[in-house]
Parts: sequence; C-alpha cells; structure tokens
Amino acid sequence: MQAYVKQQKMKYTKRTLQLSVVLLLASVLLVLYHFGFVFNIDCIYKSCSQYARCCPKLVGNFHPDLRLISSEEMANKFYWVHEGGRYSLSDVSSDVTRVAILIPFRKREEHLQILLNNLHPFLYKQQLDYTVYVVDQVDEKPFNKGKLYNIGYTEAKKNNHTCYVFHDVDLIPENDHNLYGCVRSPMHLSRAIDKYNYSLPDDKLIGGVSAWRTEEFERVNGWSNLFWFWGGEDDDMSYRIMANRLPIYRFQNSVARYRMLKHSQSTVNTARHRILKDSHIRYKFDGLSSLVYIPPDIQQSLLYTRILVKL
Ligand code: UD2
Ligand code: MN
Repeated sequence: MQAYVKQQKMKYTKRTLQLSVVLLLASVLLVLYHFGFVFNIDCIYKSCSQYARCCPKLVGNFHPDLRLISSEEMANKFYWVHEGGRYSLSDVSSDVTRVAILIPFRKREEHLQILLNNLHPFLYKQQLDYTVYVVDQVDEKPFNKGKLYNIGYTEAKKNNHTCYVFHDVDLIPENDHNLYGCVRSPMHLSRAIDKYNYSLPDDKLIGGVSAWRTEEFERVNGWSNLFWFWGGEDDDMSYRIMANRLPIYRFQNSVARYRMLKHSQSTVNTARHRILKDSHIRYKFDGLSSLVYIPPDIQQSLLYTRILVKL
C-alpha cells in the first residue's frame, strides 16, 4: 500500500512541476511580447537601426485629420519634404529601402489634399526614405488604373526605388504601425476599411493599398493594361498572385485600418468578368511587358511629383 501512495505522490509532484514550467514560460513570453520583442512585426525591418530609429515615434491608432489644408500650409508644416514630395534619409547605405508611393489620379483634388496632409507625417514617423508620385490621367479617355500604375512604376523605377506602394487617393491610414516599407512583399496594407466595417470580405483581395518589392512586382508582370473604367484590375492582380503562388502578407485588422473618403461610383467596366476569365494565363503578356505609352510630362510640385499621362 505504502509503495502505491509513494508512487502517486511522485506522479503528482511531477505534474505540478510540469505545470509550473509551462506557466513560467508563458509569463516570460508575455513580458517579452509586452516589451515588443516577440511577434512584433515592427521589428522586421531589415536593419536594427531603421527599427530603432522609427518605432519610438510611432503611436499606433490615430484620428486622421480630414480638414482641407492648402499646399502652402502643408509645405510649411512638413519641413522635411523636398520639392517633388521627397524625403531622403541621411543614411545612404545600400540596404535602405527607398519607397515610391504611387497614387492613381483624375479630378480628385480634395481627396489628394487630405491624403497628403496625413501621408507625409505618417511616412516621416516611420522614418522611410520616400517620394510621393501622383499619376495623373490628363486625357478624356476612360480611366485605366492598372495602366496608370504600370506607367508610374516604370517612371519611378528610374529613381532607384526598391519598394512601391500602390495607393488609392481616398484611403486615409488610421494606424502608423501599418508599415509601408515593404517589410514583406506583396503586402496588402488596406485590409480593414471603415466602408467595409473594418473587415476583409475575401482574403484574395489586393485592392486599395498594396506594397511590392521590385522582384515580386515584375514576377507578376505588373498590373493588367486592359481594364478601362471601374473594376477588375485588382481582381486580375489576385489571379496573377495565385498563378505565381505568392502569399499576400497583411498586418492584423487592428493595425491595417483606413478611412475611405466618400465619392460617387465611377462608370463600371461591364466587360470585366469576360476579361478576367483568362487572367491566370494572359498575365504573362499583358502588363509591364506590353506597356507602350507617350513619354509623360513630369512636374515637381511642393508635396509630390506629378506624372501627367495621356493614355
Ligand atoms: C475599389 C478598390 C480600388 C479599385 C477600384 C476598381 C478598394 C479599397 N479599392 O475602389 O483599388 O480596384 O475598386 O477600379 O478595394 N480614381 C481617380 N479618379 C477617378 C476614378 C478613380 O483618381 O475618376 C482613382 C483614385 O485613386 C481612387 C482609385 O482610382 O481611389 C479607385 O477608384 P474608386 O475609389 O472610385 O473606386 P473604389 O473605391 O470602388
Ligand atoms: Mn474609393
């Protein structure tokens, strides 16, 4: 009998010991998480210096400023911005990520003013080396967002950028932990938008705001040039990503938050579903590889570089 009691006692002590080890480990992880050393995507910057430099300035959630501010007032506030909407880090080492923000645009002046007033401080707090480009379709043809993006990418690439953020003009970020420096690629940055109750209807979506390194963007051959009017080009991009077995990275819902500024519905591309049928094959010859365009005028304004495109 005594041997049995002794054996039971040994078993109980062993189990208590195991439990206390697990509890200890969990509390250590919790402390580390709290101090941002574990699972904190902010630390996935390529170089510690970049991480160390930026994170103290980040606040997480913030209320965007939706007032209309003049360009002159913004230029006074944003002392770090050079002509053409550029901020260059003093650190010129090769591993610095050089970010191009590409905004497809036609007659959305108020949205652009509001976006610029929020985006410049947002990018500066993240301590990114960046340039803001507005790819302005200045003709009367139907709008073609994909082709504007491809032209903007091709022109911006001449300035040795390594990361390209494709950015709707009406999406205003609400959390500065949503890093724009291509910590992963491709990255879908706008997964949580107020218009869609801050939830993602479908995890294949890449519309709104996305960040790409050169390698992955050229692997999918950029955006399709074939989608005129509203709709389809972002769905086509989802097929390109799947055809190339690329993951779509995202920050969590609480970080990747945006406000969408109100606007009317543009004229829908009624042919989009037909064009989408062969996206997974056509992508190889419809995109950057088939891009032909009239060399655009390029104007350096106070807060951005304007690429004037006639399609
Ligand atoms: C959705 C997508 C958008 C695009 C569009 C279909 C999200 C969050 N956004 O946007 O990425 O795929 O559907 O084409 O899923 N624009 C102008 N002037 C115009 C029309 C468009 O500047 O007259 C630009 C502007 O940057 C705008 C973007 O194109 O943000 C997308 O157009 P939208 O905002 O009218 O369409 P929306 O919100 O349905
Ligand atoms: Mn919109």
